[in-house]
Amino acid sequence: MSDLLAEIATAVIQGESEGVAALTEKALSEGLSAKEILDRGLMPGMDHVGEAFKRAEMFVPDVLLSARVMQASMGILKPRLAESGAEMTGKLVIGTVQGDLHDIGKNLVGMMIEGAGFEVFDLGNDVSPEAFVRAVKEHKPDIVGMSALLTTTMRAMDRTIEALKEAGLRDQVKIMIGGAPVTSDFAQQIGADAYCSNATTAKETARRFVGA
Ligand code: B1M
Repeated sequence: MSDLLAEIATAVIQGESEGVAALTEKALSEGLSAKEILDRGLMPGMDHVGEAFKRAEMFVPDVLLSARVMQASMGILKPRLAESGAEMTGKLVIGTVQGDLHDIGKNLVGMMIEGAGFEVFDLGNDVSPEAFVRAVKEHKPDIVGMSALLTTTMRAMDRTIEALKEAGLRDQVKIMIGGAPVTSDFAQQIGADAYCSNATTAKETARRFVGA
């Protein structure tokens, strides 16, 4: 790995957003492609963060800082990735379901999956089933991710799956769900394809879904 790519990976791991934009620009000006910076700088950094989070060696605030570094660099890389037509790992539409305002876990999941090279369309929180359907029509994702933190909003997950079925879109996407009150039994019951207990598992599941 070039020194610059190693520095970018380290910035992600250490959550140092200051300077990562300059490092990214420097790597581009030295002839590295946006895809190389993503694949060999940001992604290894985020992989490390994911593993450390899984082992409880890093915690939510650390991961949020790493996510911010990733976002700062991706802000520069995204237009270039789009221009070059570089193949992304896959596409994810993600949101916190209707009636639910909790978005910290959903943001972590989105960032972790973006760190794995996916194009992520984050619909935010309080996302209605209709808004999920519109986003699936517009972005044609491989995966739809739903998050719920309240026992009262979990049911919006099955309403969303029903809405996708009614729109004839259910079979075109894999559906993963998560959030504190959600369980794998519930996922099975409502016909989701996977339940993920944390952001690292969500990333691994997303990769598995697209065969990456
Ligand atoms: Co709220 N809240 N909250 N809250 N809040 C909980 C969830 C609660 C457990 C607290 C409690 O009573 N002990 C409780 C829910 C009880 C229940 O239904 N079982 C609760 C309640 C009751 C409420 C209100 C109703 C309170 C009120 O107003 N009376 C209200 C509801 C508002 C609404 O949504 N309509 C409310 C409001 C809020 C705040 C706005 C103040 C704030 C949210 C801020 C924000 O998100 N921007 C908030 C917070 C911060 C919490 C707690 C303290 C922390 C949640 C969190 O961010 N955890 C929470 C108590 C707790 O969990 N200790 C609580 C950290 C986050 C990283 O974890 O979200 O679990 P988590 O995400 C994990 C995994 O679950 C998984 O990966 C993530 C990373 O590893 N995951 C996925 C999550 N989504 C996934 C999706 C996937 C895959 C994995 O695939 C797509």
